[in-house]
Amino acid sequence: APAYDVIVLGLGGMGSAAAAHLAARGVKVLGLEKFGPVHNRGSSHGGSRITRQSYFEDPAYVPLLLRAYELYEELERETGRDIATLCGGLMIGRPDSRTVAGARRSAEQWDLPHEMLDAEQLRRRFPTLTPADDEVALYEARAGLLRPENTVAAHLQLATRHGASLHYEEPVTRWEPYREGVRVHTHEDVYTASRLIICPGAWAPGLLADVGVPITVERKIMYWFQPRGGTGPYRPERHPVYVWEDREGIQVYGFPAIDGPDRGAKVAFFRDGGVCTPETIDRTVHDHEVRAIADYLGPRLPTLPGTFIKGVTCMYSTTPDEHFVIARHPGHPDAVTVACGFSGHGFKFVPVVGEILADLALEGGTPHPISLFDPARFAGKLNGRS
Ligand code: PYC
Repeated sequence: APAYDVIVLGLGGMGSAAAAHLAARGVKVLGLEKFGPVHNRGSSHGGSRITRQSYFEDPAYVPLLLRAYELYEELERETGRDIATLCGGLMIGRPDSRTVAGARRSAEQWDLPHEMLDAEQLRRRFPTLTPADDEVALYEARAGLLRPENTVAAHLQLATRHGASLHYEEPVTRWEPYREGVRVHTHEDVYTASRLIICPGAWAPGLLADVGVPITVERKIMYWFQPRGGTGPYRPERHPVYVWEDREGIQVYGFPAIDGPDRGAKVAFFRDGGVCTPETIDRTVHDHEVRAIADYLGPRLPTLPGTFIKGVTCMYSTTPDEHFVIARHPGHPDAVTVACGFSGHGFKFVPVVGEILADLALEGGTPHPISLFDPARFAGKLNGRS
């Protein structure tokens, strides 16, 4: 018999959640991670991620978000870790922008509590923001931020508590079908399991070349600025998270100052990444990049770009339609499940993706609605974004 019921390849956001959910169901789990626990080489670091329910990307994500909120609460309860701060969130732009109109569509379709604010109301209620007269916002009190490192640590903790074996600094070199399951090779050993779950993050293009998912890995920069006049108005008791779309469709997003009075507030562009690979990404943040975002913020959040504190790079793994890939492996549907292409908006789904992956690996299906994430949608479109 295989030594393990399930091997999870990759213990970042998604893989650590899968390992925790599987182990909690009583199966024998091996997790294999290329780096250490809770590392900063992939896409699950940087101190904060946005969470929100009035989802401008597509209303089909809303039921998954409702479940993710429940699971995040459970995760905090079970581990005692500080993960979610629901400080409220604003989707800002012109009324017909994707950010505002899309968020409103999801809110209305799913009857989610929200408020629409015009520019004047926005300025009065959130004085750090100076929107143009034709901009509006959808405010959602249940939006906020998640701490990604604490999330990964919590899932690793639960996986271990339920008996999973987690091996760090042990990259997988290859895997192959073996009898009814799989055989997985590392430099240390060869392991067998009935099922394999692959959560490769930015390593998807190499590890999942045979799945037919055209993923572009992008270099992203997260910036921290100490606001002029201090972080007082940016404290999470007063300041929401935000995604702000301009008339060209460029989105900037940001957070309250969650790290204390002199560690600044984080802000970034949502989708301006240059193409990279995890091996060759330039992790230096350059002066011209800092100047560009500071100049962009000037008219919108005039006090935010006071003093630059630090810039940190991260990666997106983006699919052509920016929807995820979560499915049984097309070539090995009984033994292998894959989760990749989270396209810069996946972290808020981490625990529900863990639950879905456990369902797919153990039951062969899931009650969650995941048809949007079927890789068959890319059939015949392997050459990228067109
Ligand atoms: O998913 O809310 C989000 C987000 C904002 C910026 C990047 N992702």
